[in-house]
Amino acid sequence: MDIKNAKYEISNADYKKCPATNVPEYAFIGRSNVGKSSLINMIGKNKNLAKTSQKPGKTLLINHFKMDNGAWYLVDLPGYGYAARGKDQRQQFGKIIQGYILGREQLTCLFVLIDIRHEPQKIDLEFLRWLGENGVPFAIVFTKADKLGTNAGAAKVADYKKVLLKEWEELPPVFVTSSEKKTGRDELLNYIFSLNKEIAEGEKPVIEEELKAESDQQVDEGKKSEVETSEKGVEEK
Ligand SMILES: Nc1nc2c(ncn2[C@@H]2O[C@H](COP(=O)(O)OP(=O)(O)OP(=O)(O)O)[C@@H](O)[C@H]2O)c(=O)[nH]1
Ligand SMILES: [Mg+2]
Repeated sequence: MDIKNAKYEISNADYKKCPATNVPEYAFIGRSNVGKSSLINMIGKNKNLAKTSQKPGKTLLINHFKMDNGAWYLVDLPGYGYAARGKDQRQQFGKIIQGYILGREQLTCLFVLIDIRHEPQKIDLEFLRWLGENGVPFAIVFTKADKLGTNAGAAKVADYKKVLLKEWEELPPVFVTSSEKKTGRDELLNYIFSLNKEIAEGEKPVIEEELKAESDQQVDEGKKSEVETSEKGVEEK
């Protein structure tokens, strides 16, 4: 199975202004420059779908991409942990990301991207912990696999899993990708299509119901602080 089409729809700074849909949505998050936008382009088979850059800090907003005529959506998010942004800006981006992750009910799975070359980073491990505390369904996607040989890549992934198992009872789904070499696309799409099917058949993934129950309070609190700080939706990619 493959996608039929992919089209950029809109960019927002506030999750409440994102498209009013009732279809599954999959978002990509991770440190700046990890390859989120490139991965969206690989899945969409169009290198101009999402804007990419060699410099970190390219994606600034919540970007929605309409897949298969609106049957599901992909979402490109700003990266986290970009030091050159300064504290105020980092907090502002943190609010955009947090608002979306906790508030967007359509979010079916958050793909957390990790550069396969790096040792486990504190900022990523803390982010995963925060997702766990908030019951957000997620999967891990290792990026830039072409930068390491197959064996070295497999060793890195095995090491990462060991670190995760120190604090997690179970591992989330793990994917290994290269947007450069176009690898890992089928695996990611199969996973997305399997979740789409579950939802279409009315079997809302259990994990999603848990998310709602656990995060209702958090969302309310998040909404309060967002109203105070919310920005206008900016139509820019
Ligand atoms: N070799 C290699 N380079 C990659 C791969 N994926 C992305 N890159 C490069 O990494 C850089 C950053 O890619 P982006 O897709 O813009 O990264 P991003 O995570 O969207 O970054 P921000 O929007 O700034 O947070 C670009 O120069 C890409 O060409 C990959 O699989 N292999
Ligand atoms: Mg980007």
